[in-house]
This record gives sequence, C-alpha cells and structure tokens, in this order.
Amino acid sequence: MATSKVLKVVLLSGLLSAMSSVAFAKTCAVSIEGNDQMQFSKTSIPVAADCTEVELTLKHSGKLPVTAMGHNWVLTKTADFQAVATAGTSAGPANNYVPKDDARVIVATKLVGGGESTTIKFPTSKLTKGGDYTFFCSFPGHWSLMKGKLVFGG
Ligand SMILES: [Cu+2]
Repeated sequence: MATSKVLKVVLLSGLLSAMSSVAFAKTCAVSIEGNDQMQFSKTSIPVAADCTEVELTLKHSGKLPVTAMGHNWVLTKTADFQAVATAGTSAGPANNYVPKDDARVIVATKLVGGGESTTIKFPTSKLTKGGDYTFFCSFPGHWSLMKGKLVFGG
C-alpha cells in the first residue's frame, strides 16, 4: 500500500519534470570561427531571450598549431574583460590562458589549434537579459583583436 503510493508520487514527479523540460528548455546553437590571421568570424553573437542553454562551437579554420596561434572563447562581463584577459596571460598555457577558479569567467572553452574545434554548453541562467558581455580569445596578444559582444535577449 505505502509502496504503491510512493511509486505514484515518483512517477508523477517524473512526468511533471519531463513535461516542464519539453515546455521550457531550449538549447540554442551558435558557432564562431577563429583563423590564422588572429580574427574571429563574428563581432557579435545574439542569443534569443527564450534560450535556456547555449551550445557554442568554436572552430579554428586555420592551419597553425595551438602553441603558435591557439584560440579559445572566453565570456565575461565587459567590465571584467580586460582584467580577466591579463590574468589569463599570467595563468599560462597549462591553464589554457584562463585564470583558474575565477568567478568573473562565465564560461571558457579549451584552446584549439588549426583544423580543430570544440563545443561547450552553458545555461543562460548565468546571464542577465540586456547585460553587457564580451567574448574574447585569451591567448596572449589576441584579445585586443579577437573580441566581440554577446547579446542575450537584446
Ligand atoms: Cu586566439
């Protein structure tokens, strides 16, 4: 008797969570390329207001190795961007040029070299609609050129 009641509750809550994920979850895929000329293919990445998750793919369309022309994709508030980029240089290649355990880093991919790509997912709950966010490559010397704005729900 008690067991079947528990079972019903478990089944019902499972059904409800399945329904809510169907109704509300929306993964939005975005992609960007980096090349051997130290350039990103985009200076702005729009993310629609109803996206609950972003699936970002960074592709290195060049040929140079990661040690010479590595690219990553790091997202911070625009106000934090320069300080995090500088800290990333200090963090060095062993940390993908991203400061470790730094709360200012919203999300960061690994470094990729020519011909490689990487995909990362992050929830938009980490973002505020209309907030000012900058994405950049934190490889030393790249972030003055390789940067742009991520616009969530703008
Ligand atoms: Cu780069």
